[in-house]
Amino acid sequence: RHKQGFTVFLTGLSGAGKSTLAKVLYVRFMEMRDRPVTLLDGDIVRKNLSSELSFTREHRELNVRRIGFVASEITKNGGIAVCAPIAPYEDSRRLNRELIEGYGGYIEIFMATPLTVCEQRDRKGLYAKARAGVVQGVTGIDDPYIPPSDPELEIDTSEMTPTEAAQEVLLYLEEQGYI
Ligand code: GGZ
Repeated sequence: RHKQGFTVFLTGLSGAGKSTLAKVLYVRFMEMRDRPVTLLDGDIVRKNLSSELSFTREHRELNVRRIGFVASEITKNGGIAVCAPIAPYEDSRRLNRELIEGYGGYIEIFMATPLTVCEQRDRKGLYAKARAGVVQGVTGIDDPYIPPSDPELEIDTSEMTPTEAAQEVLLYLEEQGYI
């Protein structure tokens, strides 16, 4: 059977568990050895593809569209793309969905971990800096995050381990016939 490509698009606040889940999924997909797998994590993209961009609404949407374009090419060619940007706006998420669904599967996963939990984790000290007023325009503090209106899955990592979260995603993909 010739399998179609697909994109798993994780969206949510900094510290919601996007990168951790993306990496677990990446390893699982690699182990399947049937399609090329590409990880498009927020910080990797920011460093290599969007280094000139800031965190204004315009630049965030542009960043997210770039990720969507790369994912669409991967999906078109029968690969698996795992994307993990914050992607706070519905516009760019919707455009990505429309683009990618023309080529294969698009699975949007809302990482619904509450801000209080993300803030407690604060691995990079971003929230502390935002609260102190040292950094402005931080998503969830003084910059918006618009939750997806109709995601394929919703995952709250304050209630489960990364392995459990990955299992939930893999089960969904299996049910839908993607894997
Ligand atoms: C949000 C910021 C900001 C501001 C720097 N707001 O936890 P991190 O550190 O590694 O992930 C965050 C990353 C977000 O980049 P994205 O490309 O995913 O965002 S978007 O989809 O909105 O384009 C965070 C860091 O960059 N960071 N400043 N002001 N996150």
